[in-house]
Amino acid sequence: MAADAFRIPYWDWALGQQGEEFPDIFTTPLATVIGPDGNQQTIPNPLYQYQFHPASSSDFESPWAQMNTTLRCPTSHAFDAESQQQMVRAHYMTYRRGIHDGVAKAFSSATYNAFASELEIHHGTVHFLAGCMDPYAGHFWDTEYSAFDPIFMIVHANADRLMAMYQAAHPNNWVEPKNSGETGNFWIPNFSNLHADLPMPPFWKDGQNFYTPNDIRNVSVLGYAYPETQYWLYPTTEYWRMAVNESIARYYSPSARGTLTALSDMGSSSTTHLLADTTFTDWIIKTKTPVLDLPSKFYVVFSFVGLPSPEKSIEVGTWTRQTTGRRDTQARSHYSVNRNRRSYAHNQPDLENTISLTSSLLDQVMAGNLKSLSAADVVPYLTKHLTWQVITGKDLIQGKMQDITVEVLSTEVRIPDDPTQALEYSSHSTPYPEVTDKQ
Ligand SMILES: [Cu+2]
Repeated sequence: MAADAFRIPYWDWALGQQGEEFPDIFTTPLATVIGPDGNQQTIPNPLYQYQFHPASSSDFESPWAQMNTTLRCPTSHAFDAESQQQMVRAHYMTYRRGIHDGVAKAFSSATYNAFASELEIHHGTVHFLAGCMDPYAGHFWDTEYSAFDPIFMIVHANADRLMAMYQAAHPNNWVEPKNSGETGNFWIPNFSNLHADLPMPPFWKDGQNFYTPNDIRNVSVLGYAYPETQYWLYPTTEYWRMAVNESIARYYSPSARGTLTALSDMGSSSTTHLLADTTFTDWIIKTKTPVLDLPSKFYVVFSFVGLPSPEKSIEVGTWTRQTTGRRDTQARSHYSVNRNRRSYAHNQPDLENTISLTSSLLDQVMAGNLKSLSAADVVPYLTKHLTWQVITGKDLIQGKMQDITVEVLSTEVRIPDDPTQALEYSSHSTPYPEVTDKQ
């Protein structure tokens, strides 16, 4: 049966420098395929853009109503706007290491919810890099329109795969109850209680009920598997779990691991000091912001500035947030919603995110601008060169972004000899408030 051989491809955007560039199959206007008559033919590439029939001015908001195809990083929002695929490709090369290191960090999460929220952030960067933001926002950036871009399924199939791999590695971790806050959507109002038995419209389980997270805890219930989730290929569940953990260590270890291992294998005397007894100092930025009244879409870009050429400044990481952010002002004035907001604001910890700095610091070591990864060298370096900027786009509320706090922390990390074993993080982190105090 054809259905037995049906595949939905995924694109692993989290491979970082081990992977390919932004795939050509998304950016070339024409595709050559074998037609129904068995002959090769050239057709408009269905992964390049989607053609509306035409865009509906009654259903679509401005500016999307006037554009008749999906666009990536368009030249404008006029009817004759064009995609800038070269900008998407360049964007991916800029951000892929940060996405990879973010996903690597997510895989070390102690809870399912922590993994899910970190994965959400880094998949948001893919929306950002393929969509771009105002004034050049394309369909993929705008949550309400992103599913029209044909890369939507291929990008999200990989998010689904990464979640399935985390679940396989951590079978006891699962959805813990939490409040949706202001991230509600068409079906789930803001400030709803989210939990593993919550029906998830519009996904029907049968004619009467919607699937709940518990119904689909294992993706095989839905009749599919990823290369890494074919548990039936292993004699026991334990063997399968070991294999998944090996894949996670191979594909999603922080990029600094590969760099440091290669440098130490080369034994170059100028860089061997970076790994003392197979241990190095890992550096991250932690951001915190109050959860309420955030712009629904924004990114914060972190840079090293004032560098001694050739580039004076380089981006070292982003924090992207992209939610539907329906702001229902009528519902907001309602008593119970206001009460929910108050109790939510009272009970929720700040929204947190981490960005890895270690590979960007290693770049500076190799460029001769920084001596080592030790605090004695890194703290003065970051105090001098690290800055950040919040970008919300033209029609987004600045909201509470002024209250963002940024902190730099270090942790000692050991690299095991066996590349299929995960990095070992010390349980203790050291904060350096002096690095970010001035901003
Ligand atoms: Cu998405």
